[in-house]
Amino acid sequence: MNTRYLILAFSFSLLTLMTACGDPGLDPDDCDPEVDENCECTLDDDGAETDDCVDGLTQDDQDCTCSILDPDPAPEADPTPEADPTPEADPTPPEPESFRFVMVEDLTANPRGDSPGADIDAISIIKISGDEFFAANLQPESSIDCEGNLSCDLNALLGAPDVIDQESGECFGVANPTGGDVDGDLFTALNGGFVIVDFSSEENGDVSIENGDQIHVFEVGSTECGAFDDDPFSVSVAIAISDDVEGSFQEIGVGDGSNIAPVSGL
Ligand SMILES: [Ca+2]
Ligand SMILES: [Ca+2]
Ligand SMILES: [Ca+2]
Repeated sequence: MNTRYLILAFSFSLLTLMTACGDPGLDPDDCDPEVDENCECTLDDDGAETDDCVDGLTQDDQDCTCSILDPDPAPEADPTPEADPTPEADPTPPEPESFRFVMVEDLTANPRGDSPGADIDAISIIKISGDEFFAANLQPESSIDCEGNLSCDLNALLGAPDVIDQESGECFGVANPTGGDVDGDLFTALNGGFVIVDFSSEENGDVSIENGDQIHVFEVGSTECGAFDDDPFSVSVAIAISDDVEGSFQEIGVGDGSNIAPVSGL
């Protein structure tokens, strides 16, 4: 083998190698569009797609390049549907506060005698429907001076009247009494103080005080009985009882002979 042939062979190999390196047909991604649907070939010149690119050349000898397209990207996973936002708790509208308490306060200037001041047999609320409920509970804020007061039992004003007969107007069981047997245990003499009651009970249910209702204070006197003194008192209502009892009540009436105070302006 002569030297000249060796040089020639070497040169040829080098040329082949260089050509191979620059030959897009040898691209590792090279592929056949006839076989592989992901194979796409384009002309090197203008990037136009072609489908007859084989080993880097088209049938009419244009340089071309084939490569495998990225397989279809995995379909994007459905975005996890956002959980419905936790529905905001229905802002429960705050229960409108209800008036529940009635205060009857003695307005007698100088209470005296065995049953000093206003003499309360019972207190009721007459609803617009006509239903009447009698005071069921005493509030501990009630304040009565028992000194010299023979009718100091606060419980005597709870429940239905037992001094005053609502139908006959008799008091202590005597028609048009001119005295009769006054039973001091059946009513409460306020003696310049006040009582606070409400009307809700198992029997009455939940009783609130609303405009249009009436508060009836059964005060033992000429208005109810045709005998004895009518003694002055005020009627007030409240939503709640605060430390400042007087401040939390709203006056709705003054006992001035009717003893029934219409509720309005709440
Ligand atoms: Ca009295
Ligand atoms: Ca009574
Ligand atoms: Ca009286």
